[in-house]
Amino acid sequence: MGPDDRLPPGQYVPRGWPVLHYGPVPKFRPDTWDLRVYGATESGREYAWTWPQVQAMPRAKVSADFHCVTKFTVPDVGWEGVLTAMLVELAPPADDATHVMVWADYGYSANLRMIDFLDDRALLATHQGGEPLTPDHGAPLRMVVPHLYAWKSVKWVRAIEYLTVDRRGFWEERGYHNIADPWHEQRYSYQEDEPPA
Ligand SMILES: Nc1nc2c(c(=O)[nH]1)N[C@H]1C(S)=C(S)[C@@H](COP(=O)(O)O)O[C@H]1N2
Ligand SMILES: [Mo]
Repeated sequence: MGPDDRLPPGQYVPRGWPVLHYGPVPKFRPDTWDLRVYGATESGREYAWTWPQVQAMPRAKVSADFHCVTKFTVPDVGWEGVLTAMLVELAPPADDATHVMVWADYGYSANLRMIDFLDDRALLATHQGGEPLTPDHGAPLRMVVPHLYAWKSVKWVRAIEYLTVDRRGFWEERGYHNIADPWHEQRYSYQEDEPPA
């Protein structure tokens, strides 16, 4: 299989690993940092973990290509962290939770269908390439959803909100596709009205 066979349409492999985000890089303050899960939880309560508590959660490794809608694909990125499947065991969603909003510092957000959030390769990563994440790449904790365009892979994650009704996140409100499947080139919101290819 040549490299092109596994690249989604319109993507290319850049040199190195670009850093891309909107706005400033937040400063990590371990003493006040927490990860919250709220919204439509099964118990109705809200969950919060400190940084040491997140570090103590069961861990897994995932290797996957990383597809940005600006058309670069970084092949074989090695992530390590907490699978979303583990997170929902610790904080079960209500039966009618259909979507999640992933929230970062400074209010960046991305919405995901629950089925995409729970993809078996989706994780909250603390490490990349065997090293702790750098601030630029989302330290201390970032979402990684390898099967969707990378704007869904929220850096500097602070909260997961379970939703019973879908809401659009930061880029989804600004003209980008609600689902963001790179294999179907779901780049822009106007494509949501087109019949599936
Ligand atoms: N908090 C936050 N996360 C973000 C973004 C952002 O602007 N803010 N940009 C997204 C986009 S568009 C991309 S392509 C990836 C880039 O991740 P990288 O800088 O680690 O390559 O982060 C995503 N996560
Ligand atoms: Mo991106």
